[in-house]
Amino acid sequence: MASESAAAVEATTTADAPPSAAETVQNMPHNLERKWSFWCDNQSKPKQEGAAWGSSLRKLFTFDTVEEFWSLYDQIFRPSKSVVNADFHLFKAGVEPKWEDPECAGGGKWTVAVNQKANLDTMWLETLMALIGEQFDEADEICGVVASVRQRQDKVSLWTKTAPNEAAQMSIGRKWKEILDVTDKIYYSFHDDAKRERSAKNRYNV
Ligand code: MGP
Repeated sequence: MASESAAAVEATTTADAPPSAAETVQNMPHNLERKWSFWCDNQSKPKQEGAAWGSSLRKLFTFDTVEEFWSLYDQIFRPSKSVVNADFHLFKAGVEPKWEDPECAGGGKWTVAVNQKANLDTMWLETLMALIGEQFDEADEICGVVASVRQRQDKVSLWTKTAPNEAAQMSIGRKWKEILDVTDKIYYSFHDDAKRERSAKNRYNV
């Protein structure tokens, strides 16, 4: 009986012992440099007649720790598991993934065509990690990334802020290719052009 009590006390003491400084640090969430939001636009569902572009675009979660990121990514954000005609977005919190957003309005996007379905998740994840890990020198120029699931060909686009700043865009494009391990040329288009014509001309390539 006595030994049972001793064991119980020992167990209680161990359970109640304050965590060491190292344990405390280890268990603390790892903060990101900034807040990010995941968005989704499922355009596979039939739209109501006359519905404007963006009517199915939804902001889903905003987060600012590594732990939240992995939990969200593991649960939902796998484009390859998604239906055709869906877009997945990770944008800086406060920036909407639309040409109309003030941060995006004067910007454009680099686009990588994904040749094999299997590569979509890898490219998406590599880009997400590079963004939340602040791997781009011109991090202020970046608005976010979009993964587009399409019947014909999937694609990933990196949206940036100041399209006419060619030097910044070229640096971002080069870095992104390196991150994705892409050797084919990639192309940059201006949102302003896309507003005017369905297939916007490519302004830069790298
Ligand atoms: P898209 O989705 O960028 O091209 O734009 P995609 O993915 O090549 O085309 P899809 O047919 O495979 O989806 C397609 C069209 O959506 C554009 O021509 C616009 O009419 C509309 N659109 C796209 N975006 C990103 C915007 C936007 O930000 N604002 C508005 N108003 N319309 C947009």
